Amino acid sequence: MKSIVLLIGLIAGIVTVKAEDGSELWLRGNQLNQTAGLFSSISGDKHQIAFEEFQQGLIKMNSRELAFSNNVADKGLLIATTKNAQIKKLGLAKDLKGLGREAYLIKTISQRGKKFTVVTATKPEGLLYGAYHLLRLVQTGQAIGNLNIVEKPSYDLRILNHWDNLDGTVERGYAGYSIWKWDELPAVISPRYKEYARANASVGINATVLNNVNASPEILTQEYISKVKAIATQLRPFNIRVFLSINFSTPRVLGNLPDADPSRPEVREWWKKKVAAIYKEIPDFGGFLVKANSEGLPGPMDYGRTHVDGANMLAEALKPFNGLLMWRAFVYEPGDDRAKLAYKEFIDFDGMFADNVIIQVKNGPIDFQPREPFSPLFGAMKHTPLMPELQITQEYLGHSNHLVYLSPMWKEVLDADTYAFGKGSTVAKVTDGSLITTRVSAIAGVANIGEDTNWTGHHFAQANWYAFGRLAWNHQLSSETIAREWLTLTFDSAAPDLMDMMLTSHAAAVDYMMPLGLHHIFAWNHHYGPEPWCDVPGARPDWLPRYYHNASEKGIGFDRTTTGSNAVSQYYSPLKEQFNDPETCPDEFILWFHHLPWDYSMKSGKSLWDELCYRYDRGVQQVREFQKIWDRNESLVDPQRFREVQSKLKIQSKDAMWWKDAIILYFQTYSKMPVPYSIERPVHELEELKLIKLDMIHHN
Ligand code: BDP
Repeated sequence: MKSIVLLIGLIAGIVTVKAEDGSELWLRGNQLNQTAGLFSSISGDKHQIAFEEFQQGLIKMNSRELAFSNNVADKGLLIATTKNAQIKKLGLAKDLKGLGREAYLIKTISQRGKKFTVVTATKPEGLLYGAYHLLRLVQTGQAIGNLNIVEKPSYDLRILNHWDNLDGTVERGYAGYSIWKWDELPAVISPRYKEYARANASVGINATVLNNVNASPEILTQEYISKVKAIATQLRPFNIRVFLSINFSTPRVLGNLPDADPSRPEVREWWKKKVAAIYKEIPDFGGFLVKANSEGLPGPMDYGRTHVDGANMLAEALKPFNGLLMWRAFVYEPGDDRAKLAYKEFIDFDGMFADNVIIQVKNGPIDFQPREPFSPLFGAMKHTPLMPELQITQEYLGHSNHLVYLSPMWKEVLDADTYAFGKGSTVAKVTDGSLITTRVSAIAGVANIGEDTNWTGHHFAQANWYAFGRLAWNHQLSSETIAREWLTLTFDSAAPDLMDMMLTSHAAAVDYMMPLGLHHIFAWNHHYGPEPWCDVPGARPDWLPRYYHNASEKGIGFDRTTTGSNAVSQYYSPLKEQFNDPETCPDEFILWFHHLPWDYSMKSGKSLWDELCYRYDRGVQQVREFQKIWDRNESLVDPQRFREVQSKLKIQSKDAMWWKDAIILYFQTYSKMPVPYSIERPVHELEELKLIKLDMIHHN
């Protein structure tokens, strides 16, 4: 929507506030207005997308397009690859040697009394990332007079996973229907595809899986391949490669074969032909993502084969085209503690996968809970490339109603020490190629994007999309840096209280939902509100909350110690010993690893029951505080986005109280202990809360 400029008189003077709807994301061109006179002219590779994008970025900032000049002038800007004659003269190629196709250099050059800025890279893709970097510096008001920046990405593949279905719905998507308009494609190309590509590229995302891991075989019909091709054409200029999720039984369903057994020659042949047909249409197609033998989906085990057999068959078909096969470790056949299952199933296959296979592992051992310890598979498979799968969509964190900035949670996982190769073997280092050899290092994020005007449902959920890209590009960035950038670009203000709100929001959500390592105490279907009492006759036990909280008069928590399920032993020393002892186990995970009596004395000196009540209360108080912070900043934010966030915060506050009362009142029926006097009294009745039933699709 075209922005209208409103003039709002404020005591401090006249401040210009654009009316905004969030559709322009962090690319709206902020209003700091510090661009005037920044550069005198622009020269370089005019036809490069990097060049165009930089110009476009400046225009967005209510500034002007820079005048083109064949020669870089004083205060000028030169954007070109190392093939460019002007760049050649400067001899900058050596700074980029060995850094790969996506690396770039941004440098201030002083020459014969002239000072100018250069953005260069060996390849157009690197140049594009360099241009966005410089734009970000300008738009966040940073000093650009003396630059010398060389960057290359932490991960080669920085990929979104859309859980989008071909009928337009999105599994666990909370921002409306899918942005892929399958019905209209390939004839109609929505302008959103290009905007999507730009947004992703601007934060360094370079690949996308278009469809749900619960994949329909239909995606591999010729009809759908032409639709995919049309999307790929839109994304390609922005260096974004397209991948697809596939259904393992496709050869049976589409190819009329008796089964999809990977050892059947006709099945192998079918895949080879199918892959060749895709590459004929989409020469830079990325490859497949596979969820097999998980949650009822077909897979090689249906035929007595293994994950290795299944993955290697597909890898073989992709190999001639340099395609990648991402095979998910999210499998949990019933039989043991669910937290142990993925590890148990995969560990013996270490070193057996083809070299174009990568195993995609969720950050935690169970399922994107508000907080989980890292999956013990990271570091354990020393001869197999693994890629972390993070969830950007807030399936278990308040959908698009709650303001939860996820970077601190992701950093906690990426920075966690696995001890696999001694101290310092962080999850980041065992997945980015530093400690375990991999042809392609990768990280995936389950997208939170939908067709809502603001893309993600909650304006602040855009920050999670942004943060995923930035961390995938550079996992050393701090959550603070990313939040500051995003706030400045999105709201023109990174006021300290807004920063604080974002940075503490994940901890707050954990407090009011599932503190102290509690997990999965939602109803079995919607994953939104509390239902620790939920019972569905006939449902798998590990889909029900009781399996995880084990509350009784005796206490609460899951005993995963050496005398319990022994999940602790899947971690390296000294972690396993640390987790195994409640005295040394971090509070964050204490009920993840231990079943403890209600009067257990915590590190704080409080009883477990009091500590639990206290944490729930603290979570609620924090969200109440977020409401105040937001209202205080009203004058800095345009009215539409201000109101929309304000009303979401109201919902979040009510939900936090709902969580607190539900959990405390329910567990109190077991603990039989009083709610500590220092905390807010419940405002609901347990029986009334038990009557709440949610439909599982939409809550915004
Ligand atoms: C769970 C979701 C389910 C997904 C599954 C997966 O509830 O909708 O299909 O993960 O990742 O978190 O495959």
